[in-house]
Amino acid sequence: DKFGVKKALTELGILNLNNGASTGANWIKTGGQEISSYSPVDGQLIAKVNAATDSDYHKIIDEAQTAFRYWRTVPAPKRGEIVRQIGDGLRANKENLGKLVSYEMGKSYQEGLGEVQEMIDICDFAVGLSRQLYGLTMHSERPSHRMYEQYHPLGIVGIISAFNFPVAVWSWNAMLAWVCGDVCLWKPSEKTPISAIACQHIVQKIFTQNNIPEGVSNLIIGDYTIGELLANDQRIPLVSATGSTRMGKAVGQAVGARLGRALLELGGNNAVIIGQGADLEISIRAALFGAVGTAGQRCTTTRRLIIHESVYEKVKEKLAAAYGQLKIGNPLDENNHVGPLIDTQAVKQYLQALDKISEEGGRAVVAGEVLNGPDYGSGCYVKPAIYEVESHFEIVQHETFAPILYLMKFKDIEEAVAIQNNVPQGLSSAIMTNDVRESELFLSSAGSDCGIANVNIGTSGAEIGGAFGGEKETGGGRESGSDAWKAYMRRQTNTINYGRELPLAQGIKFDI
Ligand code: UN1
Repeated sequence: DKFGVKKALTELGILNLNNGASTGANWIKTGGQEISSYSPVDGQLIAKVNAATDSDYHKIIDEAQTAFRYWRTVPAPKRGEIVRQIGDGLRANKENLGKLVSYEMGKSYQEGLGEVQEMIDICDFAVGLSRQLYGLTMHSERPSHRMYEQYHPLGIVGIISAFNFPVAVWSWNAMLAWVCGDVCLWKPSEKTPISAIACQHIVQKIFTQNNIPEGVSNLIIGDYTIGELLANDQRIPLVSATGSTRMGKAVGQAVGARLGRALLELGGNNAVIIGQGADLEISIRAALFGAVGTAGQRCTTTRRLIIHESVYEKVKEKLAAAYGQLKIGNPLDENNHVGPLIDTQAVKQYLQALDKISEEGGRAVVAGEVLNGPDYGSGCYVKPAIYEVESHFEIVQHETFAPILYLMKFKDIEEAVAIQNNVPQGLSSAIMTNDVRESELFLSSAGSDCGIANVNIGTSGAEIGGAFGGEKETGGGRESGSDAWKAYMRRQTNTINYGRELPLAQGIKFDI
């Protein structure tokens, strides 16, 4: 147990699992198909769980509905106090949970810790928010009338999360939803179920200690069929889904057909524009972390570099040199920069993309390949690659969830912005420049069409304080900071007449 994984699993209490669903502390003996979680780090089995069945699902929804009737009556700051304790629970388990995330997902231990830190941060944010769920007060046009708006809890929030941030993205949703008075039903990726079970253990302990009834935090392990149940279920007013555009379209359509709310955070195809006078030192560092961090498996990963022709060759050279220094291997070993892809299916997709690039005429700056050898036994390790392409290539329009970086040239800034915007996705974007005309154009209404637009920092690694999400095929949803909480509540406009007359609005007369 060189990297302490066994110890972490033991301390998190998740060895010998066989239950794939829980309503709070109440683990249900699920009878669905067996899901085995293998680590992409070394190919070893971490644990097996049985997926939930239809009837397990309905049992959980019943519990959740009952719990909601209680939870919505708890004052919001008191709900915040529970979330504060959850933050402390996460602090106490940070190293173990970070290690498990790293081992089950394959991101570096540093990034695993960073992911748990994001969870702690969103807890703190939500605690403050629990005293700030503000509505406006409006002046009525009628005498002796008062108007205001208030926000009420919605009910059950369904959370569908992806393998690449197996725990943080759930927490962005769950912590806000809980202070808002909602109860949560979480369907994690079936590629990372164990990290989700570990979170449920941490959280349910705190709910139990505070005598909160079961069913405020619900977990359900299963494949897309569970996602379909959630999406079609009238009893779930909000479904928040993070993942591929294909999944998001299916969820969005099903939720839309019943006029429920969908909060979608889907694929990105994020670009960094490197201007003529950019600081190349920070440009290269930003591009490098953005492109190869998490082995290219963030929705905010830098996939395209749009480089001014005057600095193009220099950037290409420096990047190739930096890629030459990258250490690829076990992500729990802090000497390595890049870990594995999530599974061999992802490796297949990486290889298909490489084929497509050469078919369309792309030229390798750093050629991609699958790595073999004793350190790469899981078959999930690939070499981060750089290709020179034309922006109109079909493959460049797609998000390939792997470390493949595309280089393109531009002459003037308007052209760069057009290239940046000319993809179906609209999540994150960045410009590296010291020219105020370039940066202001990029941030203007005629500039980047993305939900996130940065100057002199890369496309990934957003802070939790801002609203996170994007436009177009990214789905339009906003999670995490700013006023993203409003998606988790229903707004009610209230008009109160404290006079003895009944004046109608718009001055309408209706006397008998
Ligand atoms: C994701 O990849 O789904 O901006 C989320 C970032 C992270 C979140 C990524 N804070 O890279």
